[in-house]
Amino acid sequence: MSFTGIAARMALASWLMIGAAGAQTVLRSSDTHPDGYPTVEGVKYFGELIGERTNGRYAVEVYHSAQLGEEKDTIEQVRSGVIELNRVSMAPFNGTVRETIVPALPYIFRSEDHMHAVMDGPIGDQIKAAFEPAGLVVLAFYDAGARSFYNSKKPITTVADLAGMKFRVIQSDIFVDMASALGANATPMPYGEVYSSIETGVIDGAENNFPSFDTARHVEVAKYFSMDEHTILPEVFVMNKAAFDALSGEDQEIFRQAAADSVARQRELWAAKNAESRAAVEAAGAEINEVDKQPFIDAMKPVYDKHVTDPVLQKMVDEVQATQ
Ligand code: GTR
Repeated sequence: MSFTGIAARMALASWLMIGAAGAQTVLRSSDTHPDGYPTVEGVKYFGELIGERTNGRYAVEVYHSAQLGEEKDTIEQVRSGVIELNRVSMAPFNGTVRETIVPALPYIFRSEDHMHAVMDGPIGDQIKAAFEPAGLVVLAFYDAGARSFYNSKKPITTVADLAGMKFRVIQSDIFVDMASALGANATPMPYGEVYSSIETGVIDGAENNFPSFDTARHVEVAKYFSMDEHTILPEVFVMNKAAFDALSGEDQEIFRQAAADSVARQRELWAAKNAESRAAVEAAGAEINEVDKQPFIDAMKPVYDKHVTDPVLQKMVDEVQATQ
């Protein structure tokens, strides 16, 4: 569908909602994942809560399955106000919102619990505040587990196994440099191009979590999943800042609380989906192997040296490392 077609459909959807429920504002949100994926369900739950708590004055329509485009495009849409909401990874913000570099650094988090402790605390607040100059209000951070390499050729058990292999990485220079530091070649490309690029041999593999590997069916073209778990990067759920600022103070509080409530729901759904997807990919023939992570961790110094370039970021890194 053309962009004009989508815009027309969205305008029609808003109009129908107004007709059905009186003065209702429908907020549009994008997600690259299919319906039922934990991020899509987290945002839908947020929509239910704001509906209930504003007596139906607000509703959310989630355009899942990349209906509005790939993440880089939908980030532009939410920044410019074409859509009001968006759920994306933080990696594509690494070049524009400097503080997002910190959670994207390889092996910065020791575990998902460590990531939660950091993102639910002052560092999380500092990262949220850094989105505002980019025209965005962060409503929530959602879970995305750990990202690992998978490929069509062989199990990766040592750093040396990655030498010369070609991987798609998420669109961030940190991920390009992370792969290079391990001796691999990295190509950043949109998520929707990964399947065919592996299938046609343009790349050997990619890196992601089990639910993405499963739902995007990458398992069909790359069966070796090696658990190096290089990043535990949370997702971000954002709102166009002008749209948020236009809400009454009371509604802003309702939105913030609903988003916070949706985090608990999304984390539960995530844990369940992660286990379900791991079982599903194994049933589909994936070969999953553990990795001795220490040599991978040791190889990351050049990535930190290159990207942690100023005292603000260095202080954040130190604080993350000191967080229990
Ligand atoms: C997924 C993430 C998506 C998208 C994708 C990617 O884990 O949930 O938002 O960023 O990775 O690799 O492009």
